[in-house]
Amino acid sequence: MELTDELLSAYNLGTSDLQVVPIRNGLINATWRIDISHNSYILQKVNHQIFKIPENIAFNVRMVADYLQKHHPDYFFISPIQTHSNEEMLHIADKGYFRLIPFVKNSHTINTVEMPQQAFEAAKKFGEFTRLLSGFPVEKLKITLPDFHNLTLRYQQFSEALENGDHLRLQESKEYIRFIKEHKNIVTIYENILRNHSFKLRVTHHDTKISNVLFDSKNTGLCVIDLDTLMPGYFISDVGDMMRTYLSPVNEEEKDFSKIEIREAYFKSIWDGYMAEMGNELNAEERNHFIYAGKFMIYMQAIRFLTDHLNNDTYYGAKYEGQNFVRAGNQIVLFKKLLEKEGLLKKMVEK
Ligand code: GN1
Ligand code: MG
Repeated sequence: MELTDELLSAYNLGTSDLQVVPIRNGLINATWRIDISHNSYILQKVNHQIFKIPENIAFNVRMVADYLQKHHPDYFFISPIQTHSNEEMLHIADKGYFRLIPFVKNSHTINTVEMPQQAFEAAKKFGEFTRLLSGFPVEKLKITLPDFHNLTLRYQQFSEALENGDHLRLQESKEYIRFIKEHKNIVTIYENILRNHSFKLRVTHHDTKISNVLFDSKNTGLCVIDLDTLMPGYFISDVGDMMRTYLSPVNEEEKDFSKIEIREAYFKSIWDGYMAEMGNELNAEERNHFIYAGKFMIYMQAIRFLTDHLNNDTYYGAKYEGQNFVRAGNQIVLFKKLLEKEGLLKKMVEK
């Protein structure tokens, strides 16, 4: 990454002693840590092929930051640094949209959940975030990614890929395709939720994987990060993605599917952490869908990876041939393992 003069001057960054360290983490945006003498920053380039109106992200973050500042001044929230012309994001023609965020000293992120405590802390942080914003006028948030967790549409895109996708890949994916079709009831339940007035639209993060929480050296959660997909949504999106990414000791990239597992203690930690904050917010109908949340997100992610594979990786890209096929297979195994343990997990939450 070459830091252009425009970028450096927009943020009044000097050039002496400057170091840029790429952070290879998310699948969508590009991220770097910038070290300048004693300060560090996080620089991100927003993928505007995907986030078509990046200004909407900046708008949402500003609204939420102002609300939290007013109503919960002690809450630790990281706002982007403004440019010298007081903008939340810097648009450089032909280069894209950038934002600069202060790096929180003595904080770190993790990529895999290795202790139940980490799952508890993360779930608590995401729960707290939604709870503190329960009085926020959620309808004012802009839609940064239309239909992001619209499972009906994801299924439709999958069906279209079955018609128009790559022929060879379609042949090779027969088993996965059959599996997705066989479990279409996950879509039906989602559609019932949309019609169910008990389900409340809340300020939803929509990307609650573990690397979106900052931890301190004692593994206490400090704050949530990556607010690109902050939008009105249902709690199943946030709880579901926690289940998708904290329950198994290996992530979606793992090719050895025998390593995929549902760790009950980690489920308990997600429940305890999230409910410690959201226990009084969720109504009975929502609580009853706590485990469904995991099925919803894992199934949707399997569909998204498989659809992208069939469409020749136009969304996620692929670092090696068949990467999205592997990811889809991985998520299908995770889904199956969750079904196997569903009864057990239900008993745990009924206690
Ligand atoms: C993408 O870029 P990242 O890792 O934050 C995707 C999520 C997926 C995730 C799977 C905007 O998130 O929905 O769950 O990959 N984000 C978008 O790893 O599509
Ligand atoms: Mg993200």
